[in-house]
Amino acid sequence: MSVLIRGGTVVTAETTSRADVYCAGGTIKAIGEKLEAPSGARVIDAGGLLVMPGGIDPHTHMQLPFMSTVASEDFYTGTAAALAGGTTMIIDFVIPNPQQSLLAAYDTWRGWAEKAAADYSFHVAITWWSDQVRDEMAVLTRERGVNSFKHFMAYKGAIMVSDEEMLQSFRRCRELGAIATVHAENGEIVYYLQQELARAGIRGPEGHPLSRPPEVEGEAANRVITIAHIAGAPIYIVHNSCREAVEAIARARSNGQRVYGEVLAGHLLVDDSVYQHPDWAFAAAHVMSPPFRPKEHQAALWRALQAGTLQTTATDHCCFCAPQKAMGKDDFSKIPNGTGGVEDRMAVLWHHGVGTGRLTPNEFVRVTSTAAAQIFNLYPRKGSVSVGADADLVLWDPAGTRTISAKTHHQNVDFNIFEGMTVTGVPRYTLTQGQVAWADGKLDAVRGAGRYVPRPTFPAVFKALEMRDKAQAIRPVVRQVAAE
Ligand code: URQ
Ligand code: ZN
Ligand code: ZN
Repeated sequence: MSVLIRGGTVVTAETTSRADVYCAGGTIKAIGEKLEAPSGARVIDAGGLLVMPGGIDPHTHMQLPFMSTVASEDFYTGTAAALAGGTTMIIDFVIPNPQQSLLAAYDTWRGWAEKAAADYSFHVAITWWSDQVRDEMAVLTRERGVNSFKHFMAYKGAIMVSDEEMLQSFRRCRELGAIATVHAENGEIVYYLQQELARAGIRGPEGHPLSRPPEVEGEAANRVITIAHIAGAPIYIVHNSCREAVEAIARARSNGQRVYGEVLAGHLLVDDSVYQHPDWAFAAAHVMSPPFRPKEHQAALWRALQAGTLQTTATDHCCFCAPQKAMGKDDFSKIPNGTGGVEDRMAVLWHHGVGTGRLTPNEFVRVTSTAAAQIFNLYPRKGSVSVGADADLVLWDPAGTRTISAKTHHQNVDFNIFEGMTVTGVPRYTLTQGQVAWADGKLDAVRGAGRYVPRPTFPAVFKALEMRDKAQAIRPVVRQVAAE
């Protein structure tokens, strides 16, 4: 089936222009003024709508086995909800148990994701280190389309890795042309504070943020930036939640180090007052890591996004319903960590970003789609409106409104961290591979229609690193010769 999107305004990360867009066979075939509709084509009147690349959420955890339970959102319901919100691709995580084969875990997650309704890809977590891990990383990059490896500096006793293991892995990423991504919190301090708070009798969700204050994230961000510098490897720090982490990234980037940063829609808009709520379940529903922070950190995150210190937005969509959260009824450290948002990210960022003048529509496209596509080497197949790109598009109604609620959202979770928020700016249509999956409030997501999207390694980035290292190696010699 082919579709002619007529009369819209095409908004990319770079330009805004009036143009029709014709899609057929799952890709964009033509972009231009007054295109003719081939016979049989569906014509969508996009008058007054913005035609943008579908959102890419580079950080989700569908049906993640975690903290003795499994996230309630699966790959079908999660990608269907994403499509309802204008997001057309997710990058999820394969998280092997320590000592488990990365390839075996990869195969398990691939099996789970076959039911996805939209395209997906995977970061693979390094949760232990050995020659086997080193070797399997090569197979994953060369034969499975993986170009990013995740490292958790938190979750001691579970999936946390040491500095030494990160050095080994970052070096390996460098050799393979893959990017290392990192959850930056000092897991040792978190564990120590959790024990101390428990001894002091603080066992409710109000203890969660007390066990992982911003300094704990800032320290880890600075440390992992140094480790990446020593390893000579680029890194991508996920879910930066506080000023301290942003300052670490800004310092590194001003020194010419290749450090990328992500921010969650939740951390931009929700503050730590949620943990003081008298209703245990409400406070526990907000337990995620890093935790929601005092308001002043949100201003720092918005400034960093505007300044380009942070490049991407995500959700870390990792849902647990009330009975699951209640597993931590007597001990906050047992509350499964995670919150949702994959359906709401685009609208809340449009409302609070573009609607307030913080972001232009072009910058909105960059931080919700194009930057993630470029950093994870999916561009221009994804994250662009260009001939030959996948026909993953969102037709955005800048005047439309919606009040967000768990009662009406499509996410498979009984809570919404944006509950009651009325937003202006909503997706009118979402197309995945040129098929209309969301139209005027009606969801028509097809189970299993999503594809695994392999991501090649980054020759250009690593070539530049080599040139820089050579230049740096030469510099002392040049100085010495000049001095003689
Ligand atoms: O840490 C993560 O990113 C996963 C385990 C989701 N949970 C969370 O609290 N962020
Ligand atoms: Zn994390
Ligand atoms: Zn995560």
